[in-house]
Amino acid sequence: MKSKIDAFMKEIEARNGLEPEFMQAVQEVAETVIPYIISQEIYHGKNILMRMVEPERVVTFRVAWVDDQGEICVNRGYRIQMNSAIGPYKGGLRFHPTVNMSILKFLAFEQVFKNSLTTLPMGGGKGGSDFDPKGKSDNEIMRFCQSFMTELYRHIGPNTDVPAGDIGVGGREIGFLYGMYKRLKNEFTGVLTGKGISWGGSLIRPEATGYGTVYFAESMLKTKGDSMKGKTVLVSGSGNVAQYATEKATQLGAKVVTLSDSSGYIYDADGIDAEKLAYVMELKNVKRGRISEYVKQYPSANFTKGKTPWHEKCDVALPCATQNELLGEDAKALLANGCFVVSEGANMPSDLDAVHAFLDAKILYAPGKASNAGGVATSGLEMSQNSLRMNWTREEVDTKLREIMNNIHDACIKYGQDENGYVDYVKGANIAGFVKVADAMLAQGVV
Ligand code: NDP
Ligand code: 2IT
Repeated sequence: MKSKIDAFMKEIEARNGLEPEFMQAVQEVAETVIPYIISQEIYHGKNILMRMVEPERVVTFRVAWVDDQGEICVNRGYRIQMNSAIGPYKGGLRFHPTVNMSILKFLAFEQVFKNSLTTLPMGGGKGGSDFDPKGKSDNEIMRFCQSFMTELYRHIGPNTDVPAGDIGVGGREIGFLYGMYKRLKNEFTGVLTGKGISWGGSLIRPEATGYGTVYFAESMLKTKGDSMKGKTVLVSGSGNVAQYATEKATQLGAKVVTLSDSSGYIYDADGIDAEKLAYVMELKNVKRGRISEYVKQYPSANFTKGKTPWHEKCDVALPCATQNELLGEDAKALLANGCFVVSEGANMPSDLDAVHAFLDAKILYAPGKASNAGGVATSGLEMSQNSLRMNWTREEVDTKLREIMNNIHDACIKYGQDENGYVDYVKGANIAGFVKVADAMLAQGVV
């Protein structure tokens, strides 16, 4: 089996060159999906996984814009349209200086499986730019978004490709992008998700990824007759996903003791309660400050520069910052300190060594494509509301979100549970995500 997986990976490497993040995401899927394909005759001779790792379309484009000093700046824009077998391309836009083809292809590939798991009719895509929003004025952000959309608009549409937010793209950016799309197309339509409530957005969309990650942790704990109540939780990141994961974990009776950003992490032994979280939200979302400022406001907490939170003691870890933020050695430290639940809010936050350490230890470990799917699922619910020209209440959307997260958990059990009752959520998520897309591709012929 290993030789079959290695041969497949060699071919991917030969075709794609140096794309380490993309290779990593494909490897993680190949390890469980290739054995499954071999066990299922209907997929034989169809070259189906090779077709799934090749994007249907990749667009890159120049984004020129003028900064507040009058200087002309140039960035690169991207949209990867990975797979449309089960619905229009769907997935976020990331604005971060590290954005490149490898990162966006890994994210687009993950998105295909994730969107399939949501049970909603959405294909997979991802896009963004190497633009760095840090330190930019609102006007600079607006001019960049407008320039970005003057090219992107011709590749997207409510039934073609529906982008949303990701790192560096939140409500403010979606607003500027939407305004320009509407001006160019003269259409008020659900072409982006994560919109403001007064112009087509859905309640709970901002909360959905973080909430869903905690709902998924709660579902995993329930299989052991346990719950989030009383648990000590490490959260990384301090952006959209981290904030709402912290809120939901706290609401369910857990104590969140860390948050982080790319400069380091804060540790608050008393827990980051609702009042402290409100301070963090104001700090990060309005003042656009750094997490280190938390310790000025709450001096009993401390800030550790240049480190991630994973060496602190906890029951539950929720990585909610970025890819490869939790390495093999971090996984070992978490396990040694008694951590027994990991629910990923970020995409591919654990490197392959960390994934294997969690699987070997047989803890409750959920890969992002399962546990962070609540965000895109609620984007799917926003698309439905736009099509219906209706708005559902908070309770209606939250109920649907919980149902979807439960369904994803059930799908992971269906394909990931072994004869001793242990659930390999990586295997479960990969195979469940694969089956729906692969079957649709087979039905639609060689296209
Ligand atoms: P935000 O931009 O709101 O926040 C990102 C957070 O991660 C910030 O705290 C940021 O710190 C930190 N971070 C980003 N890059 C790095 C890095 N290279 N090293 C260390 N820390 C970093 O993004 P989101 O909260 O929306 O996204 C977080 C993760 O969740 C991403 O992996 C994203 O793909 C994933 N995700 C997001 C969804 C959504 O709906 N938004 C849905 C599903 C997954 P700093 O300010 O220092 O950069
Ligand atoms: O990684 C993700 O699932 C997202 N950034 C959200 C995508 C979306 O279309 O809502």
